[in-house]
Amino acid sequence: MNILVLGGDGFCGWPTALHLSAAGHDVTIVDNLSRRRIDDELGVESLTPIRSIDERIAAWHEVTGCSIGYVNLDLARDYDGLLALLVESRPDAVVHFAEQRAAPYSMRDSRAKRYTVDNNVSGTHNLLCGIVESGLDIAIVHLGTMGVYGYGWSGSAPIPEGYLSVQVATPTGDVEREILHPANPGSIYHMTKTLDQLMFAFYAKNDGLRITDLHQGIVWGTQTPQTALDERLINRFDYDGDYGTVLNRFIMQAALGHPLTVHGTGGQTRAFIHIRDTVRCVEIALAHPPERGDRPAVFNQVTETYRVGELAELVSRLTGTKIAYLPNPRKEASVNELSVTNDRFLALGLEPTTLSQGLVEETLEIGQKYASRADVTKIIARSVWTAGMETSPDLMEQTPTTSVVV
Ligand code: NAD
Ligand code: USQ
Repeated sequence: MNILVLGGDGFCGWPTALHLSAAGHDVTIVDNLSRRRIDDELGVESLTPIRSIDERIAAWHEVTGCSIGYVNLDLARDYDGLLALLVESRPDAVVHFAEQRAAPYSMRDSRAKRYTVDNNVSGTHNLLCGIVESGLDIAIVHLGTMGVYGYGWSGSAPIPEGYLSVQVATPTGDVEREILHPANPGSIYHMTKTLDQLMFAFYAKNDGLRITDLHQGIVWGTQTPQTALDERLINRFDYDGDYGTVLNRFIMQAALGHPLTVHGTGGQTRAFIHIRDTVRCVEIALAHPPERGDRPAVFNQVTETYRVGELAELVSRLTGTKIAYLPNPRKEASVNELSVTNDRFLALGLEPTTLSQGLVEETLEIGQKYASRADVTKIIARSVWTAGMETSPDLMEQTPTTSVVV
């Protein structure tokens, strides 16, 4: 297949582009490198040393003989460029990762809120509009989030894959309907993903676009077989208070001997998936697109659920690192149940990488190896959901660095 990977320089996009290229697809990355600029703005760097996009692509060619194209284009602001690219390259499919994806960053201030909405909503809409205007039959695979469902809306009932069966009371009796699962976003970022869903429903109905929306959980891990081939291909690893996701943060904190930063009680239950499974899921979704006229296909792209406190205890047991229970900078339920249906990917052959298989490897090969690159002043999450919420002091001064005892 001829595939455009929008956001292909990012944490999920880069290993996906390599995975699809290794599988024989013709891949072009489209990315405006905004994520690298946000690193500069925040004064942080990936824990792993990531190379420039040009060096990455050249290294991939040198190591494997495979070629990946690259176009620097802002999906949200350069509609004409996007349309021209679609018409010229005539892709069979577009994988859409190109959004501002950090919930804490999206809540920092009004500038970041507006940027996140403008970037994510306009980018997705430009893509949908551009495909219609191109007149081409291009399938879309979009990376959405489990956060569109919210946490705790349906108690302990399993979250279905996108659609919910409901009984609607009418004067002549109840009728059964399937509706998009109610949206319950927990941040401005998550809100943009719920808006994406409505745009997908409209364009599938009105224009017959073939769209798959992957409701992905929190991605952990770093390397895939392709990114591990050469250090120039290494994937990014965010650990800072805005972009670092919880399990990768704990892994890195353990490597530094920094107390594990549990927000609140740690009773928050979330869904997780390893990056190796992300890339496989995208490949599976590309191979099973919906038909024209179908509503958007929704897959829950998750493999395990854990409470945040449970993860901290696991990492603490493995490494001897202390746990710090901090004031929660977010507005979220302090405890929630989460049960998720993920039958569709399992039925299509996904074999999940579990925490028990990948955690030690990740702690040693990434956390410990690159710990010296960390800036400990960037660890505590400073972005609060509403003004006046408490954040925590830096913890490193209180606890000397200890060695990891995996
Ligand atoms: P990332 O920030 O590492 O990558 C996103 C990439 O998109 C970056 O390289 C960025 O430069 C690019 N981009 C952003 N806006 C763009 C624009 N307007 N034009 C062109 N390029 C643009 O994020 P990620 O972790 O790789 O996430 C990718 C997608 O997967 C996101 O949509 C995110 O919502 C979703 N997702 C991620 C996770 C996770 O845990 N990382 C979990 C669930 C869903
Ligand atoms: N948390 C801690 N300590 C930390 C960091 C986070 O306790 O040091 C807690 C948070 O308060 C939250 C949970 O861990 O309760 C998850 O936080 P996170 O930053 O790992 O994940 P989240 O903000 O939900 O966002 C990430 C990705 C986002 C994706 C989402 C999937 O950044 O792009 O959409 O995971 S999901 O959570 O399923 O919606």
